Amino acid sequence: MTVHVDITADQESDLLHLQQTLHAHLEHLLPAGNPSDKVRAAMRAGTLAPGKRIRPLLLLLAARDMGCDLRQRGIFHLACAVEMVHAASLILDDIPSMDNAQMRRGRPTVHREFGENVAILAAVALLSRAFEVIAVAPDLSAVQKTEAVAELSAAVGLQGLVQGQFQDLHEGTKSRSPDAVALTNELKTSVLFRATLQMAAIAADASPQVRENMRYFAQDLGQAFQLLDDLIDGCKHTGKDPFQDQGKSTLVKLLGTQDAEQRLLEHLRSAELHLNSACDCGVATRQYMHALFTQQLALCH
Ligand code: GRG
Repeated sequence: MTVHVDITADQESDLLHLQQTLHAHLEHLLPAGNPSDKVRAAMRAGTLAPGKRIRPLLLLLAARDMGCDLRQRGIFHLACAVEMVHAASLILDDIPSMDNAQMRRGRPTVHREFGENVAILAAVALLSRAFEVIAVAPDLSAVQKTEAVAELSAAVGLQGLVQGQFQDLHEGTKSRSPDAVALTNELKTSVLFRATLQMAAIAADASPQVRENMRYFAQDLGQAFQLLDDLIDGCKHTGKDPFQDQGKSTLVKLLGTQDAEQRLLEHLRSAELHLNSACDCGVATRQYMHALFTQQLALCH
């Protein structure tokens, strides 16, 4: 499979710097409290654990590519909010009544460390903190904040993660058509990328046309990313339980590895075209996307 992009030392240090700044903002927005406050500790453990930070990095890079100045602190609030929603979804995804996972981000899952009821409460509290963080974001107008909340809440709800997860849990072990699996993948994964990139566009005051192209970009990127996630299931160094998808009708199972990889490449190509239409100087976003896929696919080769 040929996704091969190396990033320069400058790009790598830019990403590292953004990652460190993100981590500092997350620490600040989720401060440590009294050691007896288990819910707070579980929120921090689920969020601050070393994830790849794909969604907040994409938000920052895309916003900057669209002309946003990252010295505006409000943009980091949006980035942290999307990571909190993502962390909440991972905590819930891992609990015994869902995927019953043991490891996440190279560490024991939150319910294993803190107990299931604390994990559920931490996920709920993270969700509500995410929206609070947007509400109090500095440097953003009331309209921008309202639009950001609308995008992010739509991504969580019945037309988003919740619906995708329901379909995955209740249909995932039955035989399904590739289209049905792709729809579940859209709800489980693309919708949060969509909210991420829409929030970037909102912060950058992008035109309706740019926002539409960003929506298509997110759709393809999400499909490619879910295919990647399925392809690396069982590979080393993912930080997650191996073979978590066993018994599930994923696109990799339905189409076979080769066709799934081909499909992934087609989504990546299409994603790139939409990104180019959205912003012709989307260099950093494009480089990051390719570098991410190159690095992750290398886990299985
Ligand atoms: C109420 C927020 C909320 C969710 C309820 C549990 C649930 C519904 C949805 C879970 C959806 C889910 C787990 C989708 C999988 C998305 C995915 C590919 C996750 C892996 O993302 P990475 O690789 O993980 O970016 P890291 O750990 O690097 O951040």
